[in-house]
Formats: sequence, structure tokens, C-alpha cells
Amino acid sequence: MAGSAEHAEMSGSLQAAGLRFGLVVSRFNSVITDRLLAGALDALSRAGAETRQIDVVRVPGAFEIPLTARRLAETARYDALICIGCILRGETPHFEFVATETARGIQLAQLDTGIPMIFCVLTCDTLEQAMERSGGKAGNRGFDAGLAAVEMARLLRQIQQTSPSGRRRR
Ligand code: INI
Repeated sequence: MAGSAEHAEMSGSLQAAGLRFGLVVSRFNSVITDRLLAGALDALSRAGAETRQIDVVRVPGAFEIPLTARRLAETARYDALICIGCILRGETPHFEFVATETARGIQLAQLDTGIPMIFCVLTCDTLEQAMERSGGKAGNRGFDAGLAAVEMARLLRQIQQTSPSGRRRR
């Protein structure tokens, strides 16, 4: 643990060597989710991950992401999961239900399993806004998610190793 005399600090490094990642990708609005996926894969590769360390799992829509991510986490094969989706506001309240339950389900799944699940689900009013956030002028949230996955996987390993109970995981 690095830090000054007053306090200790911990943070995850961006070294992906030896880690395994699962990417759950929604097919709904695939013009956007494919761009997010490309950004996430680019980030993982830049952090040193090789393709054999990465699995990509496709689901129909964002609503199906939480259950799939939870099942993947339960296999104990992954150090972090990246949840990729795009929910666009329509004329009906459908958007609110799908967006709320997807976010809640992913949060519950990561808290219940202890495996970090990076929330890379865009919720936008328009396709144009989603394009901007998936490789347009607002960057690529998929790339950010890839880096967050490496950082969280490393951080949780570090916390595990420095805890009094050692390397045990429940
Ligand atoms: N799924 C999305 O990923 N994005 C959306 O914008 C969306 N809209 O707008 O309906 C959407 N709906 C499908 C949903 O995720 C489920 O796949 C479907 O309801 C079957 O359970």
C-alpha cells in the first residue's frame, strides 16, 4: 500500500496480465453496442489483455444483461465483467422500466457475487446522443469501461491480498 505518512492509499493498476474478463453485450441498438464493444476491447488490449483472456457473450436486450452477468460471475472464471447496452427513450414509459431494472439488476448482481460489473449501458434520448458517446465527440464509454474493468479487478485483488484473512474469497 503506497501513501504518505498520514494515510495509506490503494488503487488498481491498469495491468491486465493474468486477469479474465467477460463482456455481456446487448444486440438491441447494436449499431451503438458494437461501437462500445470495440472501445472496450481496445482498452483491454492496451492494458495488455490478450484475446484468450476475454469472452464476449451476446444477449437480446439490456434487460437480459443482469441475469447473464450474474451467471457468468457465479462460474468464478472472471475477474471483472463489462455490461454493454444502449437504451433509447421512446414515446412510452418502456424506457424507464428497462433502464431502471437493468441498472438495479447489474448493481445487485455485482454486490451479491463480489465480481465487479462495469456499467456500460447508455441511456440516451436520441441515437445521435448515443453515437456521440460511443466513439463520437464525447469519447467512447466502452473504452472507459474497459479501463474501469482492469482497475477494479486489480483493486479487488489488492484488497483481498492485504486483508487479515489473506487470499480467501467467500
Ligand atoms: N432493450 C435495449 O437494450 N434498449 C432499448 O432501447 C430497448 N427498448 O427501447 O425497448 C430494449 N428493449 C428490450 C429489452 O431489453 C428486452 O430485451 C425485452 O423486453 C425482452 O425481455
